[in-house]
Amino acid sequence: MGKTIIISNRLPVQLQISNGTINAIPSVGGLATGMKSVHSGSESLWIGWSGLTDEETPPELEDDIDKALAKNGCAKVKLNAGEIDGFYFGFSNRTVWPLFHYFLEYSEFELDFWNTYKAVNQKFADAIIEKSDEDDTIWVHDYQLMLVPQMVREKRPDTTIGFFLHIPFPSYEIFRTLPWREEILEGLLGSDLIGFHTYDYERHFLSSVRRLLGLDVSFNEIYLDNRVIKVDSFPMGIDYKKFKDAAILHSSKSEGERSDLQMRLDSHKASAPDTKLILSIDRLDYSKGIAKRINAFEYFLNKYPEYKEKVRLIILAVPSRSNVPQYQLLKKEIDELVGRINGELSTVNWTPIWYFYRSLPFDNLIDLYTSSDIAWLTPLRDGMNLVAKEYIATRTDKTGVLILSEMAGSAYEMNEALLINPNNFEEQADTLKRALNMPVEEQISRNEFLQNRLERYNVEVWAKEFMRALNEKRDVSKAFISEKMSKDILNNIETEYSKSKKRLLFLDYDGTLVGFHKDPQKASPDEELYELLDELQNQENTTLFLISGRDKQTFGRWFLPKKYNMIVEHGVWISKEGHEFKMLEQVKGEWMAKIRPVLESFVDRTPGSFIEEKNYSLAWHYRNTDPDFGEKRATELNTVLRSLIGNDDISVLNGNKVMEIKSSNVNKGRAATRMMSEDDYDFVFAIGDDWTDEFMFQELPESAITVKVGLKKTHARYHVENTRRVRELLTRFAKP
Ligand code: GDG
Repeated sequence: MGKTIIISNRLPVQLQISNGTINAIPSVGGLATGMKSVHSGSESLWIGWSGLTDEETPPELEDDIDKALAKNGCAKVKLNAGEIDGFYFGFSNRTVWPLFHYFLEYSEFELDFWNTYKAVNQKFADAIIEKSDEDDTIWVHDYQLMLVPQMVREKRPDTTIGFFLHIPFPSYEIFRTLPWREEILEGLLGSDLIGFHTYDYERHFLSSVRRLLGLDVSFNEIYLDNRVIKVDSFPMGIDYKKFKDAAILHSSKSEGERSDLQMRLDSHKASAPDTKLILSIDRLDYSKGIAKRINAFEYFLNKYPEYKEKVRLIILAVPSRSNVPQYQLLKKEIDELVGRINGELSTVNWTPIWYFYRSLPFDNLIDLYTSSDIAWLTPLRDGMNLVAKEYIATRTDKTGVLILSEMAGSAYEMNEALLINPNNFEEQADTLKRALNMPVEEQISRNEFLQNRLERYNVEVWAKEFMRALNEKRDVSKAFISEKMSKDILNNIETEYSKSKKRLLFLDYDGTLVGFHKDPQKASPDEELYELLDELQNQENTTLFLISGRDKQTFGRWFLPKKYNMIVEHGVWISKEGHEFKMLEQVKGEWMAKIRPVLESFVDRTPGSFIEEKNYSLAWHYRNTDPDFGEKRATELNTVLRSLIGNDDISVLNGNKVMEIKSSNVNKGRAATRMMSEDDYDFVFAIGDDWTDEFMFQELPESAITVKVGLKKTHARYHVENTRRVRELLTRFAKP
C-alpha cells in the first residue's frame, strides 16, 4: 500500500521567520490532532498553503522553508496575494461560506472569484499529482478545495480519493442558486468517498446530485460511468483526552500557578458567590449568531429582571477573515451592541457582558471552560461546532449546562444538552432560566451520557473511521457480485468464442446496445450498430437474438428488414430470420383494462411520466420526472399494484426508471432458456443492463457468459461500464 496524502487549504504548521531563520511550529487544532494517526512517519504527506504569500516569502528562504516543512511531513503549495484574495477571501469566503450556511443574501457570485478558485484548485491538484503515486490514498479537506478530487482523478483514474466537508451542505433549494453548481458537484464526484458531519448534509448532497446531474443514486451510493461513489456521515469528534487532562491539571494548580485570567475569574466568584457565568466562544462569524445571542441575553434580562447582577455573559470572539466586508460590519455591530447593553444595564458592582475580541492561549480557554456554569452556543448554522464538545470534556466533576443551537451539526449527537432554536428569544430566555436552576444531579446525569459518547467517538476514531471506509472503497468491485471485465478475461472469452462450434448470443437493447433517450422512440439504432449486428449475424455458427421489453411494432420496424432474430415484450413474441412475429408464450391480457386507469392516475399526478402500452404488458416510465419525486411515486405505485394484483398471474418489474406490469409466466430468462434448448450450443452469451435481464443471468446455466452493463448488484458473472464498452466487446466477437 502507498502513502497517505492529506490536502487542506492550510498546513498544520505555522511558519515563523525571525532573524532570517525559519521555524515551523506544529498547530494544535482539532484537525491536526485528529489526523495524527493518519499523518505520521514517512508514509504520509500533508499538502497545503503555508500561510505566507509569495510576496511575504523571502526568495532566499524558499529552500529552508521546504526543509522545515518536510521535517513535519508537509509540503507547500505556493500562492500569491492575488490568488489568496480571489480563492480564499473571494470564492471560498464570500461565495461558498455564506451560501452553504444559508446566508444567501451575503453570497457574491463573481466570475473573477470563480476563475481564481478554479486556478488555485488546479495548483493543489498539480501538487498532489507531482508528489504522489498511483497507489497512494488521498484525503482532501473542506470547501476551499471542492474541485480537487476530479482534477486529480483526470490524471490518476485509479487513485483512491476521499473528501470531507467540514461545513454544512445546504439543501438543494439553496445550492441550486450557485451559478457553478454542476462544476462543484462534478469536482466532488472525483472522490471515491465523500464525508459529511451529519446525515442531513449527506441527504442534501445526494438530492442535488440527482436533481442537477440526473445521476442514479441508490441509498448512499452514486453511480457515475464506471465508478460508484460512496457518501456517508462521519461526525467529527475532539481530542477528548487533551481537554480532560488539561482540566484535571487546571484543578490541581496552586494559587501561584494560576493565570491572570483565572485569578480574575476567581476574584469575581469570591466577590459574588451566587453569580453564575455564562460562556460563549466562537470565531467572529455571522454564522455563529453572536449578535442575536447578545440581543437574546438582553431579552432574558428584561423578561427575568431578578437575574440582573446574578449572571454574567463572557463572550470570546476570535478574530477571523477580517478582510471580508461582512466580517468588518459584524465586528462593528457587536462592538456597538455590547457597548450599548453594558452602558444601559451595568451597575457599580456588575457588568453584564465581558467581551474579548482576540484569540486566547489554550490554557486560558481551559480557564474559561472550567469556570463557567453554562456554555451558551447559538450558531444560526454550524457544520459541527467543536466548542460544545470541548466544554463538556472539561467538566471533570460532570457539572455544567450546555445550551446548544439545533442548527449546529453537534446537536444531532448531543441530545442531552438543552437544544434551542437561536431565532426564538422566548425559548432562549426560558432555557437560560432553566439552565441557571438545573439541579446538580440532573446536570451530572446529562453530562455523563455526553462525556461517554465524546470520549468514545473522539477525533482519532473519526479520522480512522473515515480512512477505514475509504480503504474499503479501494477495491470497488468487491462491492459487487460481478467481476469487472478485465483485458485478460476479455481475451479468454474471445478465445472461447473463436474455438466454439455453435454460439448463441442474447443482446438486450436499451441501456446495452444504445444509451437511454428521454423519448424511447428516439433511441433508434445507428449505422455503426447495424454494421456490428450485421457482422455478427453473418458469422457462421452464430445465432444472435435481440432480447428486449420493447413492443413488436417498434422492433419490427427497426430490425425485421435486417432479419435479426428478436424476442420482444420480455418473451411474449419471437421473430426469426425476418419472419413475422409469433407468440412464444400464451398470455392473457384481460387484466390490462383494470390496471390501465391506475397507471393513468399516476401519470396525471406525476409530471413527466407516461404509459407505454404493449400487446401484453403496460409500462409506466418515469425517467423524465423529478428524480426524488419519481422514486416516491414508483414506491407508491408498487404498493398500490401489489394490493390490486394479489395473484401470481401478473407481476411487476422494476426496471431502470420504468415499472412494467406483465403476465408472470413471461420473462427473458424463460425465453432465453427455451431458445437454448433448441440446439446444442457450446457458447452462450447474454448481456443486459437492467432488472429484467437478471432473469437471463439467473436462469441460463452457469457455463453461460453473462455480463451486466453498469455497476449495480447483479447475478451476472462480469460487468462492463457502459454501452461504449458493450460495443467494443461485441466488435471483438465480430472481428476476431
Ligand atoms: C469549522 C466549522 C466544524 C476558539 N477560540 C480559541 C480557540 N478556539 C478553538 C476551539 C475549537 C475551534 O477553535 C473552533 O471550532 P468550531 O468547530 O467551533 O468552529 P469553526 O472554526 O467554524 O470550524 C465547524 C469545524 O470546522 C470542524 O469540522 O465543527 O462547524 O465551521 O477547537 O477550541 N483556540 C484557542 N484560542 C482561542 O481563543 N487556542
